[in-house]
Parts: sequence; C-alpha cells; structure tokens
Amino acid sequence: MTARRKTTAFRELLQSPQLEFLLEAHNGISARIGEEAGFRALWAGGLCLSAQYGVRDNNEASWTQVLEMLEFMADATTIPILLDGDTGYGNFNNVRRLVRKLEDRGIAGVCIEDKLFPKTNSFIDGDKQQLSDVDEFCSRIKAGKDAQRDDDFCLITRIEAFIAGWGLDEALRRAEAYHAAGSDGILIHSALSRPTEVLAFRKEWGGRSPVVIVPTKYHSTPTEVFREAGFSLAIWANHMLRAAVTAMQETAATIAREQNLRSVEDRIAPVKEIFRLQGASELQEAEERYLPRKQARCRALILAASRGKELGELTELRPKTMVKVRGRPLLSHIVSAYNATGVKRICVVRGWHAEAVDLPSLAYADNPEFADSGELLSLAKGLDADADDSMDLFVSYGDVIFNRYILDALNEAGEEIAIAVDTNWRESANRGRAADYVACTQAHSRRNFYQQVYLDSVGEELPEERIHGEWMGFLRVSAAALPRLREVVRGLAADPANRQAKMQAVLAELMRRGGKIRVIYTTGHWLDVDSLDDVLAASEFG
Ligand code: SPV
Ligand code: MG
Repeated sequence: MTARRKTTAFRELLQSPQLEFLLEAHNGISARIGEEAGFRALWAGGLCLSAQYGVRDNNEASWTQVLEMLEFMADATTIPILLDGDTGYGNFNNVRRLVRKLEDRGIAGVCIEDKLFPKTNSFIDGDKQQLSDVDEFCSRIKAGKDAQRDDDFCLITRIEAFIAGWGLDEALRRAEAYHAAGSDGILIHSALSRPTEVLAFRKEWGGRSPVVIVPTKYHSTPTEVFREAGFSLAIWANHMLRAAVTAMQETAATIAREQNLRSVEDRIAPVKEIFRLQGASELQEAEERYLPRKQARCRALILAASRGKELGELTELRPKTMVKVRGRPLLSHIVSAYNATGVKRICVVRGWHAEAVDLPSLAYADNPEFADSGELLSLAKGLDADADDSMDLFVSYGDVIFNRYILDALNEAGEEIAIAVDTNWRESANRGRAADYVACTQAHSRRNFYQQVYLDSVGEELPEERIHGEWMGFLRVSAAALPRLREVVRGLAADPANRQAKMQAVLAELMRRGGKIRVIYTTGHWLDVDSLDDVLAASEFG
C-alpha cells in the first residue's frame, strides 16, 4: 500500500465541507508537537518563520532559508504543510521556481498574497501597503499552477484588499480574477477585531472556491461562527511561537534572577521528552539492526579495601589505592589503563577510609568488614553491587598498576576465564615477599608459542621447581561465565571458614568444579605497591 500523498491529504481538507484547522509551526519540533496534538495540517507562517530566525517579517530571511526549515518540518511530520509564501518572492518566474522546490521538499501547498516584494506583515501599517496589479498577480498564479507536477498541490491566493483599506468590491474583484487564473482557494485577511469583513466576503463569494481565514485579530469570535459561515480552513497562525516566547522569557528571567535551576526544572519539559520528540529511540533500534555487533564490552571490578599498613603514615587517612604516585592516586593510574583499553564502567570495592576514595565517574561498593576479611569477601561485595552480566568482567587489585597491554592480551585470549601470569616471578621471590605463584600446563617458552596454556595450581607455598610464574591478580571472566563465577563466590563466601580467603581460593574452586582457566604469559608491565620502596618504584613506572 502506498501512503497517501500529503498534497492529496491537504486538498481533501481544503475541499471538505466542514471547517478544518491549521496550526502554525516554525521548525521541526513545533511541527511534530502540532501533529501530536491532533492537527491534520500545519501552517508554516512567514511571521513565525522569520521570528524564529530573529529577523523581521519583511523577507529578511531568504526564500531558500525558508525552504531549509520547511524540509526539517516536513521530515518531522506526516501531515501536510501549507507554506505562507508571502508574495511568491518576486514575479511569476520566482513563483514557478518556488512551486517546484516546494514539491521537491514534500510541501503540500503554498499561499501567495497580492502585495509586492519585499512585503510587510499585514498588521504593521496595513493601510499604507501597496497591492499588486491584478493582472501581474494573476501571472504569478498561472505560472505557479503550470509549474506544479502533482495535480493535488494547492496554490491559495491571499487577498490583502481589506488590510490595505479597500472595500468588499475590490476584494471580490480580485477573488474573481484569481479564481479564473487557477487559484485553488482564497485566503481573505482582515485586521479587525471582529470578523465582519471576512463574513461579508464569504457571504458574497459563496462556495465558488474554498475560503480560508486567519482569526489572529478576531480571536474572541466563537469558532461556531466560522463553521456556520462556511469557511473551509481556519489558521491559528502564530500561537506556537508566541507560547514558546512567553515560556522562554519566563524561564530566562527566572534562571537569571535565581542563578540556579531549582524552580524551573519542574516547569519545563524533561530532557527525556526532547529525546522522544527527536525520535531518539528509533535510532537506537536502527543501530541494533545496522551496526556490526560491537566487540565484547567489558567492565571492571577493582578490589581496593585494604589499608596497606606497610606504607605507614601515607595510609593513615586513606587506603593504599589513594596514595599518590607522580601526583595522582594509584587508583587514577589504574582507571586510566582501563579507560585506554575501552573499559569505562568501573566499580571499586572500598574498605579502609572509604570516604577518601572519591574519584569521579566510578561506581563504588563497600566492604565494611575489610579489617578482618580477605579479598574473597570484597569480590563478593563487588559482584553483588552490579547485577549486570551482559558484559565481560575484569577483576584486579587497587594497589597494582599496570600497562594496558596486559588487558589487551587477556581480551585477545577470548576464553571464558583467563588470568595474566608474569614469567618474571623470581623478581618477587628475590624481594622476599609472598606472591600468588602458579603452576601451569606448560612453562612459558617460545617453542610453544601456539599452544594454549591453562592453570594447574595457584598458591604462595608452591615448591619452586613447580612455579611457572606469578599471578598479579588480573582475572578476566566472559559474560557467559559470570553466573558461574557468582555461584562460586557466593558459595565460598557463605562458609565462615573462608572469611580470610584470598582470590586464589576462587580460582582453585573454579578449577575444582572442572573449569579451565586460560593462562596468558606476560613479562613485566605491572607493579604492585606494598612498601615505600614500591611507591618510589611506581614513580618510575611506565
Ligand atoms: C503569517 O502568519 O505570517 C501571516 C498571517 O501571514 S499574518 O501574520 O496575520 O499576516
Ligand atoms: Mg505571513
């Protein structure tokens, strides 16, 4: 089924036996609002189109600038638009070009008035306005009608005889000539506060062609009067712009006076309503249909509840993750590394001096029992804080800074569960600190570059000959495996015996349940900050 043309819809309104209404609109959004209110056609008025551009109704906006706006209005709506085409912007030649361009832009009709270019609004010194020569005006009508390719496109002619101080005879003489020249209807305009002129005209003219009125000045007349008189269309010609102006003036004055938004917020449309009027949801649906599936999206959970007592005074009032290195908290370096690889949704589990962990754009979960619990409990709190399992998840520590390369390597693994393991484990051993050592299905070696390596066991007490590397806390869990991780963590955390459990207990349990944990070997590119020496080393990192 082909949609009914806007031209046809407008012609039907113009020729229907009952009174129909056109609402003024002056841009895309006002046009859409008019359609949503139930209007079946719109008036693109010259007064309001020029006013929304901030210029006078004297053809100061060029006709192509009018055309530009009409295109937005037509795109924003499904109902026909009648353009107030002023005088046609010149002579017959301009009118025929105008008609073609309006058809191209989906405009249903144009109204031209019998004055001279550049025109002046009818309500400004109307009686000083000069009318066009009747024959010359008829040439504009004929050329316009000859130019249209769509039979239903309407050319309405506006008689300004009353405005310019002439009487009924002059108005009728002109109507007769315009009708003979091919006009589809007469707009009879009047600046009186009562509809006497337009009623007199309609009475004499009868039903020879549809008659259109603009009751701006005789606004108090009951609509019933127009209906009974047999008018075809009534145009509410400037009320959307005037309503907007009042609302904008009040809002601007209030904000200027109060220097805050409290009292205006509830009196103006919410931003969501603007999105709706713009059709934002349609674009979201289209993106789903047309855009290639985005790469797996990731979020991150940073376990940062511990104080880091070894750092002494530095962590008296803040946790280790907020200790500054190169002028920025460790956490800020960690966030930058995540951001650099496209991860922006980050949740930090806080404990010691939670209030001091306050970087913007992060989500927070708190582990109030941090002092006597282990990483497992912090992980449980972090997982509980965000129930979204539609994204892959990174887990890492708040005192480990790293190069984004580690995240990229884990991403590339494309495995349900993967950890990064540093082959340079002897460095930690040499520094005499506890570390999460791991044994894997294979040692790191260039020879088995193409082999996939999996975790075998993890612990601080692994015998040296079994150690293949050190796990620095990076864990990547795909969205598909997240429910499994949740289940394992919940199960472990429910057992009071696991209160002090570390992250390695989670890996062990995942493996015990038959899960395979892929190991990505890396060398360096990270640093954990446990001591003051580490703080100094961190200053050199990167
Ligand atoms: C307009 O809306 O631009 C009109 C009607 O032409 S009036 O302002 O009354 O002249
Ligand atoms: Mg006008």
